Amino acid sequence: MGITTDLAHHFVEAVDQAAIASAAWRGKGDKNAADDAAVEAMRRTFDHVPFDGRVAIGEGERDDAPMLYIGEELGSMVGAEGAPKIDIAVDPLECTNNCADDQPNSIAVLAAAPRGTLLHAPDCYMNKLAAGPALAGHVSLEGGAVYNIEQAMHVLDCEAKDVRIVALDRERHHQLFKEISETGAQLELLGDGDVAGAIWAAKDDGPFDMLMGVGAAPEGVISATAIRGIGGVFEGRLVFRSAQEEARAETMVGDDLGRLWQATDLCQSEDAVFAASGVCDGYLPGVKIGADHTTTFNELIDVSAKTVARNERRRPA
Ligand code: VTB
Repeated sequence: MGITTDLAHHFVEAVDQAAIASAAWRGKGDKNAADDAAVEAMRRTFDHVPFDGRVAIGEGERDDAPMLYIGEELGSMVGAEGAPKIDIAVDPLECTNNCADDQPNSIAVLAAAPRGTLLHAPDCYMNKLAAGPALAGHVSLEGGAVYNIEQAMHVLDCEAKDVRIVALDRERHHQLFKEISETGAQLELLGDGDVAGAIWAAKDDGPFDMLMGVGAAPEGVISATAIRGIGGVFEGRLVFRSAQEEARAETMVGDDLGRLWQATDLCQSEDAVFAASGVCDGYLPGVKIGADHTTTFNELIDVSAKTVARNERRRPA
């Protein structure tokens, strides 16, 4: 066991608590309240975790985010000698809109790894490619959508119509969608939630073969951690909407801004874990709130052991 995997049950508890808190806001149309509830519950859980933790990816800069801001120290052993020094990338409520509208796939999610081994991804977009282990070494963002679909047909020994692509439903993907549809491949669009989309694409028994398109960069690090554990492909390239975003990114990741990041660049340690808990039914079942019990459904991916464990947990209401 590594210093991160030793603490895995605490990370599962943090995402479970965030899921329970935000589930109270499902379908109420207030995404900020849902997000705040998740953040606060996750933050509270971290107070009792015996580690010297730090937020590597969080809710934003200190001035804008009262909790789980980038650089915030977490845990009950901050500065203590011999304490495990861990970095956390959190998205206490990924797919926030869908929680507010009670639509599928909202999850509370985080990745954890030893200090300094998660990329401090800037708050910009990232062009992403995710796929399962069979396609590793055969697909890449260096090739376009058409190339990657042809590679998948070859490796999976199937026709274009059998290749299943998932992408966020966004205007910016107009050209990408055109290219995909010209190949004849299947295209499924997600309103929100490309963390779930990426992990689904990486799983052999998932509903998609590849995730393509542009989503948020910080969540790319979380997806990459999960996919290191699953053994599939995750690649990302930063995309900027303004010169200001670009300048900010340079201070965080250096001047090679056009670089192609692999999963092992985004999450640089084997001693890493990914934890998620379902808020709304979808990638995971959502929180079930009963008269006597609240039930959560979580997933823990252990990167070093290469295991994916799903668990159901009942607590008194
Ligand atoms: C969302 C969300 C994704 O990135 O698309 C966001 O659905 C990107 O922002 O799951 P836009 O809404 O501006 O497109 C994610 O949060 C993560 O990549």
